[in-house]
Amino acid sequence: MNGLGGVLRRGAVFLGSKEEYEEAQLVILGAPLDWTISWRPGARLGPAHIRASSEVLEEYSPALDCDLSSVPFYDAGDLELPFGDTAASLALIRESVQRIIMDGKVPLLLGGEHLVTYPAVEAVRQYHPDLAVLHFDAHADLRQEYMGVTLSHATVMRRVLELGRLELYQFGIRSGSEAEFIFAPTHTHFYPFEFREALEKVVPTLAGRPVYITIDIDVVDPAFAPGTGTPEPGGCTAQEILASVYALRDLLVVGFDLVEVAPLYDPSGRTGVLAAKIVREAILAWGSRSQETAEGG
Ligand SMILES: [Mn+2]
Repeated sequence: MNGLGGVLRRGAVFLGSKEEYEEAQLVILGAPLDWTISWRPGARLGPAHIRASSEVLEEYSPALDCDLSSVPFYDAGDLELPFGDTAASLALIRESVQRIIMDGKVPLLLGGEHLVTYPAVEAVRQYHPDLAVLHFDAHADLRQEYMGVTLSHATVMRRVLELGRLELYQFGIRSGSEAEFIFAPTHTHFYPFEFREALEKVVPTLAGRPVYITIDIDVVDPAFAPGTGTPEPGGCTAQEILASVYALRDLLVVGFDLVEVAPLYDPSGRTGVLAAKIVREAILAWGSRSQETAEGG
């Protein structure tokens, strides 16, 4: 049994996961929620797909010159969420992320739909009130409500903003309502359509500040990542999203999630492998850094 409490299913684990929760500095947690998906459901199967896809990868990353064997991380498996009960599911995710943080570890969530970011940020923000949230997505997710529902994957960043105090940075956005595109520039650090140049400007301003990073796989063009519920043509390449992770390497990342991978629409498996590679690079980028910090006192 791991130290997380709650009900977890732990089958196949992510490539290179250590055996013990206690020794980990970074914890992978599957949050297989997809109750509020607006078009094609199936993101609840995302965590298992990402884990299975990780098997094709090497543990060594040439780009980061680092190996998973040198980073103590633990894949805790998937939370058992009460199907259809959004409020109870979000509470379970929030409590589990809280527990990971209280144990001095960095949470790394696998979605699930994007709504899982809300309870995760809620938990992280309690410990890091000056948090900056970096959001990579095709969609702004800033609606006040979607079809009368306020807790939805289409409203999640609006709910995150309402938590207060934190600053939200949005990259790669290329879809939303006119109201969202009017709201965004005055309420978020809004960088639609691109992020390479934006990151060059933003990253230096975030040095030393706690950062939560959320990546919706649909920020990547459907040509590279078709396996998602609401694909949006015109996104970045696989190489560009990986380059973004590398650009964020030196930041103080206190939480991370990768969401909206839906394997039913991924017959070639390329979305799963890209997602697994993003996760591997995230583990190496921030796991090895937290190790340096710990060793450096
Ligand atoms: Mn999206």
